[in-house]
Amino acid sequence: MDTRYYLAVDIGASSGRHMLSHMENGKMVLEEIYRFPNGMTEKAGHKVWDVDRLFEEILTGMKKCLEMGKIPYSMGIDTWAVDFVLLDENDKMLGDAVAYRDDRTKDIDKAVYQFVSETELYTRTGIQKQSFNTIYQLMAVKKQNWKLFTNAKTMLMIPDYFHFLLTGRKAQEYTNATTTQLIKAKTKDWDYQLIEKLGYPQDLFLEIKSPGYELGDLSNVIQEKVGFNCKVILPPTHDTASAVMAIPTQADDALYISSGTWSLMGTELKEADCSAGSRKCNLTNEGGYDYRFRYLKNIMGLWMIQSVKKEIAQDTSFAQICEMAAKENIKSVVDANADRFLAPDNMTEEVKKACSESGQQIPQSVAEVAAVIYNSLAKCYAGTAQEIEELTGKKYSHIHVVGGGANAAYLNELTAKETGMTVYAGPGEATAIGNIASQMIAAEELYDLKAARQCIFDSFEIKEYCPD
Ligand code: LFR
Repeated sequence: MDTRYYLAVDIGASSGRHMLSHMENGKMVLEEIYRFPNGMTEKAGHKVWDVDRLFEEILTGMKKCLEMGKIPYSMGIDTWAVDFVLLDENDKMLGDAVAYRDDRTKDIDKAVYQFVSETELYTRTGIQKQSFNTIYQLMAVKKQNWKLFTNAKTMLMIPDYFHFLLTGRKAQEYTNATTTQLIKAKTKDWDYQLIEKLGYPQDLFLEIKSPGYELGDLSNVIQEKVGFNCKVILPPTHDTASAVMAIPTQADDALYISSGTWSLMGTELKEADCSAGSRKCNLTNEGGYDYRFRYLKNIMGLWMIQSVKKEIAQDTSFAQICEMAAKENIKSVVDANADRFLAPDNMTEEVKKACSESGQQIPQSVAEVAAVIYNSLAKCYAGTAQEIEELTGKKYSHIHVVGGGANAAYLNELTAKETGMTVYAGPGEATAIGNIASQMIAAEELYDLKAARQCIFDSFEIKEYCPD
């Protein structure tokens, strides 16, 4: 068989990348062929994603495949979750793709709870409360932009929208759909009763498709633009679901942190845990590959460091920031999960303010601010690990850290120290790897999830950090 190439387009809140992969002697080979920046822009008083530019970037990266003579057999796109576009009757985008950190959902929870209580919502969906979940964003549209709301005929999550632009076919992928908080944990399908209660039109929501579903070929227009055709296979389109696929373990119940803009810490469950205990700890049950629930918690994550870098250390790399922080011994910590860090005007100042308010040493330099953030994250991981142990009744001896944050050596050291667990860090490109693994399984180049995880373990470097 000729070498088969698979293309993962993985778009995060701060950058996107095209990763091409193939199998060589039973190992996955990964090559980054294109990278582009992402970020929110301000438009008409809102924080929005420039989806038109992102789609152009997707095409530019695809053209690289042709230039390199490595035409992919299939491709798939994953992005962050919860955000969406609304399409009109002619499948044209209505309004903007408003970003989840925009404050249009401020106090909107109350409007949702008029129709369904918070407890009932959790019992039905198993999804943790985040003010930015799609359910609240849709309520914001309904209350703030009635005309747009009534003109909307289809809702597509961001990756589904890009897949639609590539193929002309609309589908709703399961893992990302669960982050809307409109999917019933039991049936793994839209909760139409809930949707009706909220007054959302039922036909906005398309049939759910599982990762691995073959959406179709590139449309003729796109084939002309990029110079080739390939299949579009739905990966777990929620980036975190792709990352969790790539945890290099054979255990069914490993503890992991998918570390990037957010730190998503959790384990996998066969059945969702929608109990009051889970709800109180704000643990979520997001849909995963093979219907393995991602029982996890959102922790603010490297967004805090990304923001500080943008504000006061643009010319310093993340690796340098991490090294500099390791040399500091400031002990101040902040609550990394406090809402104040979701979208502050200035992260550096917000961290300083939080330290000052709690009577702790106020960090001054970039290194000190970063040290406070890393320490705070590690503390938060330790608290979350304990909650998960209590809720699952299990004891964990180690944690897998995957994603870009796996390269932050100092953070890994602190995590091992604070949790008392061994940290296995890597692979750093877990999201793209999971995306590709799902395509390889669909193409029968890998047998199943277990085989994929074994192959990932064999193919990529994993570093060990011991608690002492
Ligand atoms: C990580 C992530 C998280 C989700 C947040 C917002 O990139 O997808 O899983 O909670 O972004 O969509």
